[in-house]
Amino acid sequence: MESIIITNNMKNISKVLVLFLAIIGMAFTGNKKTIVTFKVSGNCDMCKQRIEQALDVKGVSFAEYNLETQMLTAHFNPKHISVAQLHTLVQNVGHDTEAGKAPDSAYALIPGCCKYREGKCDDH
Ligand SMILES: [Cu+2]
Repeated sequence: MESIIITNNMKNISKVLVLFLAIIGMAFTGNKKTIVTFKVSGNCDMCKQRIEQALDVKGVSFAEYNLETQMLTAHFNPKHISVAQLHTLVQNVGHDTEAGKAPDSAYALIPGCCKYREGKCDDH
């Protein structure tokens, strides 16, 4: 009799444990980083630095801009930040993205050599 009770308790405990692990699993999945890649216009290493720094915000764990391919890759947590916000952050430091142009006021602030709309710079 007693052993049956113990067995039932064990079953209940394992049920609770499975449920608990499932919940933890879901929590981890919810926090899982999302990777996005999109086109950003830039000219030089200063641009690269500016673009990557713009994404040094909460919710972004990694940002790398590839000058040659003009592609930006970011790892982010969709709970904290959206892809649209990533585009806006980059545009607000003066760089056009595939989602839209940088505000003229922001573009005006970047150094002459970085002015990608006027062409490539050759002097560095
Ligand atoms: Cu530049």
